Amino acid sequence: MRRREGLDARFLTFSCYNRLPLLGNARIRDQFVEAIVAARRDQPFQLIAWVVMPEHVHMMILPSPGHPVSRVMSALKRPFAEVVVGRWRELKAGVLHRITGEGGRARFWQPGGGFDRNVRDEAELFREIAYIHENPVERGLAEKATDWAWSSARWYAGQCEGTVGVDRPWGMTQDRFLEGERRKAERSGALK
Ligand code: NI
Repeated sequence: MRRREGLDARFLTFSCYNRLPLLGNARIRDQFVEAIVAARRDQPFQLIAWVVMPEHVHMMILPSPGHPVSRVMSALKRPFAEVVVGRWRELKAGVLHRITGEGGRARFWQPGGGFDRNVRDEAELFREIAYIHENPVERGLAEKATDWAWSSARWYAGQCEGTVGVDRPWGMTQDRFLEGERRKAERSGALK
């Protein structure tokens, strides 16, 4: 196990209200990607990997000292939810009945912070990045990770155009990541 000085990444998972597939629509996923771009502009944190699934989101981030992850998360989730729910209200969308709980408040996100774990080991970090990218494949939504437009898989594969930029803390390069992936595949006999 290799610990890296200063590596204190956070693996975040958060879900749509009642785990409904509220992100099931490509346009809404695109809109959430715009929210990621805006959060990156306005909030001090580094983005390492992400995937938007129909009913949940995974993100690996490196928080900035003194700036709580909860603030990054509310800056990311709240304005997006307000816009989407506002539009559903205008359209009198049927889904509103399914996301309105007691008290009449419509919610896009499942209340609470979701799942949040520290990642301090480099090997674990690389494993989790691969796990994040493989989510759509595991679910049968894509044949390979880079077929799914709503994750950082394309960026890691060197297809940077039209995708959210990802940070490379600790000098981690795409090449180095891909090299690790290649070696892993060789070990498992997947690459001939
Ligand atoms: Ni998942």
